[in-house]
Amino acid sequence: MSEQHYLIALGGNLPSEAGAPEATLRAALTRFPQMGARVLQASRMYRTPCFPAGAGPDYVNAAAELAVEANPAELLQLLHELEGAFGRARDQRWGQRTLDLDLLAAGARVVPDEVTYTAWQGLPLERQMRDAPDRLILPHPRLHERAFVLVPLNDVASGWVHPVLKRTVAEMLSDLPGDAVAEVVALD
Ligand code: PH2
Ligand code: MG
Ligand code: MG
Repeated sequence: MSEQHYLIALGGNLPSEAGAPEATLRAALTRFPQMGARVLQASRMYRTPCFPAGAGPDYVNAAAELAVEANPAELLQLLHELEGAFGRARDQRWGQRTLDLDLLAAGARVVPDEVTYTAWQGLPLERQMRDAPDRLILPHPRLHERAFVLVPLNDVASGWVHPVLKRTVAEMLSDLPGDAVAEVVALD
């Protein structure tokens, strides 16, 4: 397989063996080359309020662009292995975590297809809380809604065009309420 480019999100709101969330995220980024993935770009680190509000301590969030000879399912497996290496127990959905690595996008690909993507993207919040997709959906169906994803992503891929919404990261970011964006604060 040829090298594929991916966008990922990093997050954490509990300390790991590597230290506080910021140290965990930085340590995770250093592990990609050992796993055969090149980090083409990494964003700054941001402090972000926990979503849903009040569900736990603030997060540190970041984003990166990777190049790796792996299909989306293989990369997801790799991300889960790395989460495990930093003490992530895959338990409660939207719970607190030491390291969360989310696959956001695989270039212009829509996985598994646009109909499935659109069904999950349009889910009302109440259904989002109850139902989780049992398969990988790309782009990540919530990517365009979340300041904690788009602000870091804008550092590394402001011009990436969402293959379904046909908007760049910079445009999707400018669509978010200003107060949500202002809550995402760069740490460095
Ligand atoms: N991730 C979650 C749930 N809530 N909140 C923030 N601020 N950042 C996250 O990365 C995050 C979250 C589930 O993965
Ligand atoms: Mg995750
Ligand atoms: Mg997540």
